[in-house]
Amino acid sequence: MSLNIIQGDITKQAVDAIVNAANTTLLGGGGVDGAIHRAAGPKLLEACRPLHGCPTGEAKITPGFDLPARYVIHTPGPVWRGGTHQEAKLLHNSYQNSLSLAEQNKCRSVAFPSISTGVYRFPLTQGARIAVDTIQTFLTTAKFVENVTMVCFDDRTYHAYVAALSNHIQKE
Ligand code: AR6
Repeated sequence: MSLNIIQGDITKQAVDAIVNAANTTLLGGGGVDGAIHRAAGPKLLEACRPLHGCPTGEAKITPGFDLPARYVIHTPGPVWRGGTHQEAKLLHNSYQNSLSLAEQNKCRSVAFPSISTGVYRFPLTQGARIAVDTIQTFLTTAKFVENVTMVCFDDRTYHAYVAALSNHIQKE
């Protein structure tokens, strides 16, 4: 069981499930959400419509359509509002609920983008720490999920996750 950090494009990952940093409408947007919808094709939006959105921190699943991934797990992370609106807890919930849904669907490999640290402005160092801690804890009890990859789009995000993983390992 392992967590890997790579720099790359999540739409290219041939894994059982990729996670989408969505918004609560689940009807698409910019950033990684836009990239995933473009690469999956228009059927993804048609599959999202009947889901009637998703509350912040929760997760819903669809097929991956034209993506190399079998499923897309959609989770709206929190918008950063200074840190006093349960943002840390809600970000933890996004990772945790996405992994639970992957587990329920017998996924062995899952890829995440850095949820909420783009347009939603969650501070990167803290966001990376929450992601790494939640994933590592989950992997200790998972039955199906055995490989989790954090797919970082840019250099700064990649380095933040590498640092968060090495801090996590030192604490163990
Ligand atoms: N692969 C991996 N990571 C990517 C990709 C990609 N192809 N493209 C961008 N990123 P963001 P959020 C990175 O803003 O902060 C949308 O409009 C990006 O560099 O996509 O959770 C939704 O509809 C950053 O590190 O997501 C919501 O309205 C990370 O993905 C809102 O944005 C997350 O950035 C969600 O905001």
